[in-house]
Amino acid sequence: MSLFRSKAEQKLIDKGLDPARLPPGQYLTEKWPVLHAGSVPQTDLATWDFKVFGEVEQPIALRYDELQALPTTEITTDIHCVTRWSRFGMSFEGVHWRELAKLVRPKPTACFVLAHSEQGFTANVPLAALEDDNSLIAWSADGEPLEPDHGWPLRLVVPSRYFWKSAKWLRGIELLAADQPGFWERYGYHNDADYWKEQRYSF
Ligand SMILES: Nc1nc2c(c(=O)[nH]1)N[C@H]1C(S)=C(S)[C@@H](COP(=O)(O)O)O[C@H]1N2
Ligand SMILES: [Mo]
Repeated sequence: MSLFRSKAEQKLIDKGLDPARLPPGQYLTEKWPVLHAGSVPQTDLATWDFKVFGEVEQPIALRYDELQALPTTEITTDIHCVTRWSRFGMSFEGVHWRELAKLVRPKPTACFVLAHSEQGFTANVPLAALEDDNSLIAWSADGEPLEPDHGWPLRLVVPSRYFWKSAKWLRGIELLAADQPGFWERYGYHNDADYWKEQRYSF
């Protein structure tokens, strides 16, 4: 280990946290910042649904109560935003992809995911990233229903990537045979978004 520590590293050590937990170029925040393009959409659960479609045997559309009736999972994870803040030990509750996969039965051709949100926002990840034990289709965070700012009624949580992949106001999961860039990826954000490799931008 280097004799010289960055301010960010020293702050973690002072708090009794392992600095190795913080990816390169990130700093720790205690708050949960709000970041998105556009406005917070108005949601009426009476007309809301969540669709899983594309390379699947059985496309589905679920109401909120149907989704929440599926077996639920809780995860605890660190989150890392490309704008350099990281937040440690967040818990999320929701449904894991495996429960939806049982219903839709992905075709062997399904290798990529395009998450679809309100107002046309999209985010892409390999299907393997959604299959991670730590990924979740979440409706609550730190024991409370998501705030509208943070994606209520539903958001994606893919903790293995920079947080822009974690689409808020999620309305659908499309399975694809070929990868398709999402909203931020088309603006030049890195397609893979691995924060350990600092894959922030593609240029
Ligand atoms: N629908 C939607 N989801 C989105 C975004 C967005 O613009 N629209 N921005 C992403 C970005 S860039 C980040 S950093 C995270 C921020 O989530 P938070 O506001 O809950 O911290 O949401 C992601 N999900
Ligand atoms: Mo972001």
